[in-house]
Formats: sequence, structure tokens, C-alpha cells
Amino acid sequence: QPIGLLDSGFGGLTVASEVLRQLPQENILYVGDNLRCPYGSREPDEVKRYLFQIMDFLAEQGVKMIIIACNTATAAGLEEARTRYKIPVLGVITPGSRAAISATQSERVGVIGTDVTIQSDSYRREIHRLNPRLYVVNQSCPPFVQLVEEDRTEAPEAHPLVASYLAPLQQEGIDTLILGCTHYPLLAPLIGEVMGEGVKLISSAEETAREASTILQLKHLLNADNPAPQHRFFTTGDADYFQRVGSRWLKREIDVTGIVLGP
Ligand code: DGN
Repeated sequence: QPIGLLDSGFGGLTVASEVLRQLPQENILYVGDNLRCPYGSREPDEVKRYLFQIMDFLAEQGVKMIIIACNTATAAGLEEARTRYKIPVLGVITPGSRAAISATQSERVGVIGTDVTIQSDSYRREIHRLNPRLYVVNQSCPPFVQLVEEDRTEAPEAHPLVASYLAPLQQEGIDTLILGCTHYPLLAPLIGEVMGEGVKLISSAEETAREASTILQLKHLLNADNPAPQHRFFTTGDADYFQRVGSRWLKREIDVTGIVLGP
């Protein structure tokens, strides 16, 4: 049985890549809802509806676990998703919060994400549940997702755009910055350059894959003796474009199928 992963587009590939690295014997199914990307500035209820359509699709394919590899969808629907499906469902916000808490020395943490994620205040609440002492500052960066989706992370306009959205955080004395959108690790070189060496960048990917591994072990669902694991990718957008850009981000040739999801 495969592990299911989903995102509004390419962002969740940052999590998929860690799952492939940490759990090389697992089969995975990935859905990117590129047609309806970005999710970040939609109403949370709409995001939730899209999320459940994708999760239904993955459940029909017989996945044993679903990783919501999208902060926006995690913020909008993780809790309800856990009550709707019998299989384990993981989000990316708790793992990212945990990673930031262990990384910070100054106890001052920044969070960047989409409008839905930042307005939900999910990271601050999760961090304070675990460690109420930390200072947490939020900043939404809506245009960053499009830079990734349109494959423009190295375009000349990318640097000034990233710098202008991060400027308010530079006055905050943070030593840790949570990349609270799974697309943002694909912009990490630029974000790192703008924030400087004193700021650690935290992506949820590693910690999320570790949590997936722990849960699969506890439930005796880990794959063993699977020397030729299968990885399938589905997109609601253009399959050829996903194949080209996705293969580059994942550094391996991927097999992509186009799908249509309900209205
Ligand atoms: N990759 C998503 C996230 O982590 O929030 C969503 C990006 C988007 O669709 N705006």
C-alpha cells in the first residue's frame, strides 16, 4: 500500500523528496492540484472542499496514510480530515513547529506562509502549546507560491520581490525562520541570502517524514523488501509541465498522470 501526499501544486514535492529519502522502500502517490493553485488566498472552506476531494481520490487508490504536504490545507482542514478518514493523516504544521522550537537559541522565531496559513495563526498557537515562552512573528508572502509554480525562482524579479516581503522580519531579531509553506524551500537560496547567515531556515519536510516513519513503525505498516518501489504523480494541471518541472525539483524522472477533480 502506498503513502499518499498532496499539495496545491509543486510545493509538496519538498516533503515527498524527504519521504523518498527517509523511507526508500515505500511506494508513494502524490497529487498536485496545480489547476486550482494557489490555495493561499482562497476561503478556508473552499480549501477544505478541495482537500477532501483529493483525499477521497487518494483513499480510493488504497493509500495507508495521507500526508497533507501543504500548510494552507493543513491549517484549513487537518482536524476535520482526521475525523473523516480511518487511516493516519499527518499535517506539516506540528512537525515544523517542533523543528523550530529545537532550532532557536534566541527564542525569537519568524513564520512566513500564505494568507490562509498566517491568518489562521496556526503556527503561533502550535508553538505556544509546546513552548509558551517563544516570541513568534508572522508574515504572509502571497506571491512566493507563483514564483515556484511558474518556475521563476531564478528570474531577475524574484530577488527584489522576496526581499520586500521579508523586510519587516529583519527588524525582529529572529534567529529561526519557519518556511510555513511547502513551496518555500524551493526558494530557500534566495530567502537565505536575504535573511543572512544568522537566521536558520526551517522546512517542515524532514520532521514530517520522520513523523510518518514513526507512525508507520508503530502501526506495523512500514514496507520491507520492496526493492522496486513505485512512485506515481497526479496533477489536475498540465501533466507534461508537471513532469518536466517536477522531475527537476525531485532530481529524478517521474511518471505523471493528469486527473480531473470535482467542481
Ligand atoms: N504549498 C502550500 C502551502 O504549504 O501552504 C500552498 C500554496 C498555495 O497554494 N498557495
